[in-house]
Amino acid sequence: MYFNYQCFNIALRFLANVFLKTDKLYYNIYFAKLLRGDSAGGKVGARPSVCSPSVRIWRVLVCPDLAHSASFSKCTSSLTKEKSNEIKLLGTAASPFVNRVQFVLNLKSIEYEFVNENLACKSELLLTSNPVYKKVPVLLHANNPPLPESLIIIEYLDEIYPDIHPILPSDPLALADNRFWANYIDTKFFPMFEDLRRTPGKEEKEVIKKQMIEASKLLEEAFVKFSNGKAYFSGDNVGYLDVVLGCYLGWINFTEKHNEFKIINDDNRTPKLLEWTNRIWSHEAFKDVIPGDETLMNFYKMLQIYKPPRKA
Ligand SMILES: N[C@@H](CCC(=O)N[C@@H](CS)C(=O)NCC(=O)O)C(=O)O
Repeated sequence: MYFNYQCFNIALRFLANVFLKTDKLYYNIYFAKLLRGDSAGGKVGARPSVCSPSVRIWRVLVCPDLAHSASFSKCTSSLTKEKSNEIKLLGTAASPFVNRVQFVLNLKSIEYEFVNENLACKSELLLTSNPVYKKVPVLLHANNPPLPESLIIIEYLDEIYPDIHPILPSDPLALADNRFWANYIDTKFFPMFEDLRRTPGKEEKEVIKKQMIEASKLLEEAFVKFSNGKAYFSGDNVGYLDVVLGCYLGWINFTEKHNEFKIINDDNRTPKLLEWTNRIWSHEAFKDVIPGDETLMNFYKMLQIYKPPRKA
């Protein structure tokens, strides 16, 4: 019995060692390619998996049914008071769209469980919860069908918890105007960040930077109009557009820092937005959610492999 236990122990240590060595080799090749600027699989448009060999072997050996499962981590809002009726948020910390939902859950003091998703190795749960886009965030609310798409989720949360920190205006025209700008921010403003990352040439990048600067002027004007001299887009309290634009602050700072230009943190061009960003950064519901530089850098490296820059 003792002998069997010893053998088992030695075999386990041996396997762990093999796994560690294979992983080390795998990541060395992986990051060497990353530094050379290659896409990991060598094929343009290929979507390489960044799960290490041992993770893959382990998943297949130990629990083949869960070979793509997400790792679950309980992460509840520090402001928790409201009964969640089992709210789970499928996401990843670096995603602005996920952060957007976290802001609203925090604003409304709703308890939730954060289910961490590895986008380079999507879980079965994500694939079945959002079969159309296969993206995070997805909100799982009790036994209801899963809800994808951040804007849809935050509007849903506002409808089911209308009494705690409402974020949408009740006036239909104001609501339409808010939605117009949310649409502009998501479909025009933020896609330029991805465009900047994926565009290879310096000159082409400069063109995109100029477009981003033009967009920032529009956003400054929108802020002045909506806030009407108050602290936030929604007036005295944080509301829909504060959440919609606020979720990008981490990525805006990251992009400014690594591309040496200012987007909305410019005292001359966007003074009101600059003041607003400082308020958002220190707001209780936002400050622990907006991802830091290291989280963003890790995600950025993953993107460079998963969706590499276009060829020059
Ligand atoms: N329009 C979606 C965008 C969500 C989105 O792009 N999520 C990214 C993470 S930031 C994702 O899941 N990407 C995975 C993929 O593209 O395969 C929303 O507002 O929720």
